[in-house]
Amino acid sequence: MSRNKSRALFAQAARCMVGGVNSPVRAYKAVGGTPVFIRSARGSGIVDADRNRYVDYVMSWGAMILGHAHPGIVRAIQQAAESGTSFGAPTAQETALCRALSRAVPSMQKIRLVNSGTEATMSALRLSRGFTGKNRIVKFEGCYHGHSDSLLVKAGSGALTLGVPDSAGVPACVSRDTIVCPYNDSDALARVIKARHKEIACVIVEPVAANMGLILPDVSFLSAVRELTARYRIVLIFDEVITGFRFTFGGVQQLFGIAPDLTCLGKIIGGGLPLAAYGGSAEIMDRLAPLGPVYQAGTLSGNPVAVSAGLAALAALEKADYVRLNETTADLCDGMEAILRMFNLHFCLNRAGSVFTLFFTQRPVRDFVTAKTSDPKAYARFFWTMLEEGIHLPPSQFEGNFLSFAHTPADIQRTLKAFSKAVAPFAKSRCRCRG
Ligand code: KE4
Repeated sequence: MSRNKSRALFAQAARCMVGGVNSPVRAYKAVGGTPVFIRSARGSGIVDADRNRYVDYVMSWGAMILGHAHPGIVRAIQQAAESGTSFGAPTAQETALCRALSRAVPSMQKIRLVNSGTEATMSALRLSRGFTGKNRIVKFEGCYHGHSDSLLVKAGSGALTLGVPDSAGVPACVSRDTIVCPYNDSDALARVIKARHKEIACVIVEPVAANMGLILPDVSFLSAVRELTARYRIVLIFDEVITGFRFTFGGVQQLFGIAPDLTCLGKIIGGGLPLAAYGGSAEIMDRLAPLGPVYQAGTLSGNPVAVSAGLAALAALEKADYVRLNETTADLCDGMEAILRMFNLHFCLNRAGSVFTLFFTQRPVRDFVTAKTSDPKAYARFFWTMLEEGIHLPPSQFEGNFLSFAHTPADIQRTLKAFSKAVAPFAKSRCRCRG
């Protein structure tokens, strides 16, 4: 495939945008080469500047579960924009969206709309500190909750991809209030909480981790986290920016039967526009300004165009067939596993619902340490062969691959054909992946 136009666009972009991108993981640092610049997308397909066509599994990092350019969402955006794009004043549509979110995620009795997952988690942390009067927070190694200072400690996603889980510029006086525990290790969490619960305001967790690549919680892990935080009056925050409306119409919390104190949502609920939310009980949320002393604000919070896209997305999702989406994903993952067996390759494929990650390690991946046994160079070779075969994957080993309701059996067949070509060389070289 020719990518001359992407190459030229990348060179031009690098002169005015840092690294030629507006979010680091897009720069392909982990896989090398020039990032494809996107011209358009529709359904499960994406087209680059050189008019190469791909089946997309980035799907805007999980946001586009209904597929790109969903007609209902596009119409809602067009109609909303004709009535004005931002008012800085309340609208009935915001109430409608928050009521819909509360119905879908009952633990979110009261909600505040913001513009990004980062804003949602950052605000949930401040609210937890304001509510409890305590300062320390607990996160899990490899989980990513956006780029606010307190959470850029042992972070996943782009921070992990670039090897900077602890970002420069975060003052020690901030990061020292962040306690990091291993994911899926409830004993480590119990030790920390029993020793320091008087200082700990909240525990924030991805209930299904997708920023080290996809990692499922052990059955007992999340219930232990809930039990410990409830016992010691610590706010439990479920970061459902990825998992919200991904596995079911609502939060993955409902599938686990665990109600956190606060939930953060993003990505899917905005239908591809900048919209996120955090919410929980009125007892906690009413500590927020203008009712309470915890301040948080935003010029474009509850933006009418983004809210209209979100309402259209939720309306479509409420009727969507999640069982079929998950079956389509299972067909793909079953096919990939059959191909790996055919080549006698034992890479670790983690899957859940409509998300999967192939780790280039032979060890089971259940936390940051085991995720890091993956071979990023092997992933890079795999990534480029898949791209050449018309399959657009995340340019990092430490991300999830996302399907949408628009992915078809033909997409699955095309992906499996490419997959067979992409993993074959590892059989010949008897990949010496670590782990
Ligand atoms: P944003 O600020 O990027 O909207 O959301 C931050 C965030 C919060 N919580 C979770 C669980 C997340 O996954 C994210 C953002 N996800 C990454 C990809 N894994 C965004 C992609 C990027 O950083 O370019």
